Amino acid sequence: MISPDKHNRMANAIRFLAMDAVEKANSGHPGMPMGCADVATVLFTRFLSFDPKNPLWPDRDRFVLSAGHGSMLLYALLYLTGYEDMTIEDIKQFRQMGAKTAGHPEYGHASGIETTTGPLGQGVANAVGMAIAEKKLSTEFGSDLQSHYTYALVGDGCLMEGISQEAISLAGHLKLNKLIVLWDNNGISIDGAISLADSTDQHARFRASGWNTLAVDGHNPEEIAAALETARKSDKPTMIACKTVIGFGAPNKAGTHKVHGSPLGAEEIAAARKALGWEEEPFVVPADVLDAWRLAGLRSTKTRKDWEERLASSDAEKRAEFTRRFAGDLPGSFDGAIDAYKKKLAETKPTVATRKASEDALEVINGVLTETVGGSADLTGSNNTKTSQTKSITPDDFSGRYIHYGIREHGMAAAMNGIALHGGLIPYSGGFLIFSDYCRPSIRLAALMGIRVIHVLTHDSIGLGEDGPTHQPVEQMAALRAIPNLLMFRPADATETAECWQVALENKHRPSGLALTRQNLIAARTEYEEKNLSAYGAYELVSASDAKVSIFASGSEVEIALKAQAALAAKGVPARVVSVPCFELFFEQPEAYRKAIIGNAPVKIGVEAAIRQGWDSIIGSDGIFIGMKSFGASGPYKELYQHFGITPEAVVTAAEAKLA
Ligand SMILES: Cc1ncc(C[n+]2csc(CCOP(=O)(O)OP(=O)(O)O)c2C)c(N)n1
Repeated sequence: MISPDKHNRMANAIRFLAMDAVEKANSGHPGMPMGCADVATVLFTRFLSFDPKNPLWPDRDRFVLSAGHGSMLLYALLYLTGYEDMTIEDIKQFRQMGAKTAGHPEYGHASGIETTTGPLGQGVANAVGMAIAEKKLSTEFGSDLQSHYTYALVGDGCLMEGISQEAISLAGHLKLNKLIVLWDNNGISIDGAISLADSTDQHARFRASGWNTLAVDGHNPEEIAAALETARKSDKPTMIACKTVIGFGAPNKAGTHKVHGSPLGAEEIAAARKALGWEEEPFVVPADVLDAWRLAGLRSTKTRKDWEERLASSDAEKRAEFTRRFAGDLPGSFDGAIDAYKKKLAETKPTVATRKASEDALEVINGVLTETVGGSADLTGSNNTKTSQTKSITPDDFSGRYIHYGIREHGMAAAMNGIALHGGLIPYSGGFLIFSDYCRPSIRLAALMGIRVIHVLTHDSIGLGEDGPTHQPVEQMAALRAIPNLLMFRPADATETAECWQVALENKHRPSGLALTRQNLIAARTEYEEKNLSAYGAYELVSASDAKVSIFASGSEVEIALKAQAALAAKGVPARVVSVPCFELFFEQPEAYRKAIIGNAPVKIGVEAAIRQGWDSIIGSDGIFIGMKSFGASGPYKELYQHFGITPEAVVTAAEAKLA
């Protein structure tokens, strides 16, 4: 039992570490950690099940600091509770180059940082994904191996962002009763009082979305503890509104926006030291307080050991599967299954839309990988993401492997990040490529974090036809290719689709997107090739000695390139075709390979039913690009290709004109 006085001193340790670190860096956000110190102290000393000596213990509770600007709160907690890779030196290096204690919490910088936060609203949506993963894995492996809570600390900003509504309504619908959101209800954001911009009844909003709601004085430890006790027993997710004072302890600035994102200044910090009775020098935590925190860090050791015993004594097959899946390794049978499938495709040479080819590949993949969890943002029949193995997950039955995310692209992508971060599962989604714009911030964070989420993005060009320009991606491929560390695939046929899926799944530390067609495509690859050619990013599909023309194309336009090549050959113009399923992988190849693939034909032509941006790196600024220069139009797709001049004839004419 922690006495009220000890609680206060433990919370004050967080406050002063935050104040002093922000002051030293001359940059950062002291207000939130100071305001939330009591809530965090109660959570970490009495409830959170975690083990700083085993930070990746799969059944630990997850804690997400959704209000990522309050990063010093998390860093202080990690240091105080005894995470070995968070020292007082790291705290002193807050916000400096190369420091683990970056401006906002960054996944992978130090253990105990469960996700990268800072873009408001993302964290709470990640937490929803983590809670989904827990419920799913608990159903699959049993509560003796998976049974933990997920806590998210959110600010007013997180709740104002639209993504939070998508996340909250999904969590309420799925009855994620082990998800507990602590709202830092301090009534302040950067511009001043929240009332300047918002008058939402947050409790009413959460209740309308299927949540349980509670309210406490966020500076009263017993009230906070009682609410957490109640929340943990709920059959719904719970939101606890914690009324706090931003910058609590700063005598003149507390309760105002002045403490949100600026150093308090030496004078105010000295006044806070006086007001809170804290005599220590900056970055010094009194021994009795540090001891109490370190003891709190040891609280769950026995729980973790008991869990390890349960794992050790569980059925050998189940244990091996659980361990493999949390290591993120694919089963040994995976490559063989893809290979056999590629052999079959080489024989059948199907003419098929790549969205359907993706479904067929997934049928093989989901048969050998138990960890994939599919889904779609209400476009299941269009995205072809559901296979015979993936029964729907419902609020009362998580034995399925398919999530109906509803029309919530952004929430879906952020929840997928949470699922991947949780471990044990590989999430893949379904959506239209055009609406990648709706989930771009979460895709970007997946790339920044280096996590394996896979987005199936169908209806990838004017080839979708009649739905028209609102639905026809033009700039989305270029925009997605612009995100570092994201693998954007645009396969040309069923074989490439299978290969792209293989690469996406094998990349543990990168997210992927697969841009897939609605319209049928002929088989570009007609021979079985053991090597995964798509893994090179670009490869020669048709060669020609002394080629005068090199035609580079991706996805559906490979068919156009092949037809143009044949027409040129018939006219005695030697031409080659290079399929480019993935820019990023191609640019990562050794220079010699890139040079050989780009070749030295005098005419280089890129064909893609999208904008030119990015293609110059392959065709050169003097290359010819056959693609889109404007938005699309509504009409049958073959007419659209004619209308926009993306045809084999256009390629031939352009090549001949340049050669003349
Ligand atoms: C998506 C997004 N928009 C804007 C910001 C910039 N920003 C950081 S904190 C903040 C205000 C947040 O207010 P609140 O959640 O109440 O935090 P508090 O003032 O209580 O610390 C803003 C606008 C951001 N980090 N993310």
